[in-house]
Amino acid sequence: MSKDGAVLSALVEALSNGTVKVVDLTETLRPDYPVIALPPQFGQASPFIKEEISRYDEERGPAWYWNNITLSEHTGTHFDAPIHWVTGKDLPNNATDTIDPSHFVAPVCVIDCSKEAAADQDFILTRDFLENWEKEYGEIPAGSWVFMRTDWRKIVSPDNWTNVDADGNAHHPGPDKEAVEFLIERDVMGFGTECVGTDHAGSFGWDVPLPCHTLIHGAGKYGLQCMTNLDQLPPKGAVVIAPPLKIEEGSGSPLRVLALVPA
Ligand code: 23J
Ligand code: MN
Repeated sequence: MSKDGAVLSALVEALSNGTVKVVDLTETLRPDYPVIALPPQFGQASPFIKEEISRYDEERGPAWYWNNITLSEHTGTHFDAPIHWVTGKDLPNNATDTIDPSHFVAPVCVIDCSKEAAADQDFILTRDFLENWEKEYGEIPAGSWVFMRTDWRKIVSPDNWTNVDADGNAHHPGPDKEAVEFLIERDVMGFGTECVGTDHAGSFGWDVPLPCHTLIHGAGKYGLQCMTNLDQLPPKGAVVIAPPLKIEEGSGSPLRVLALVPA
């Protein structure tokens, strides 16, 4: 990195002349936004609730508008920290307030699974699939995010994109255990998805249940879920900016996820 900040000047120039674009990978926080539903015996995440404090009204506040909000750490587009899972509970710097902030800016490899997810809503991302991606684009660099692109909002109804069927079972794609182990071998920053959870909807019943949560967080790595617009990212070459709120001992946090993309 040059001492005169040439890299940053070049970035500012590229942003202003449009050779680097900012793509928003975030969903709008709104009351009807679906949250993950766990089996009914467990505690549940709060949906997003917005209560008006005042809106330019005489009594509550004549010149200002603001809201109180209620939500869980895992509502809307959000970040999972290693402390979220029992396997990551004793790791150093494992919570939203202690993670090294340099991890919040990182390159991303985008694995296009959109055709496969359209053909099979229970598509499983395998090690083989990742190795084929590497044959085309080169090895996944250490420290990169890996995002599973599914174009999920186009595949399922946007009103029911958690995709719960008539029997109450959710369906969405996710990685199997070997795929997650491969990502850890590659020493990725974390795994991100457009679906409601980083893990396959059916993975509660697998040999290692919820392998992405279990293994990724056990390895000190992060998750991102409920993203959108992954179809606007190249397979390689974009940079993700994803800083969670600095919640004390936070297990995760809703956030704005941005990508810097070469035009
Ligand atoms: C708690 C328990 C199980 C799961 C989750 C949360 C999530 O998917 C999440 O948002 O991290 S699977
Ligand atoms: Mn989460």
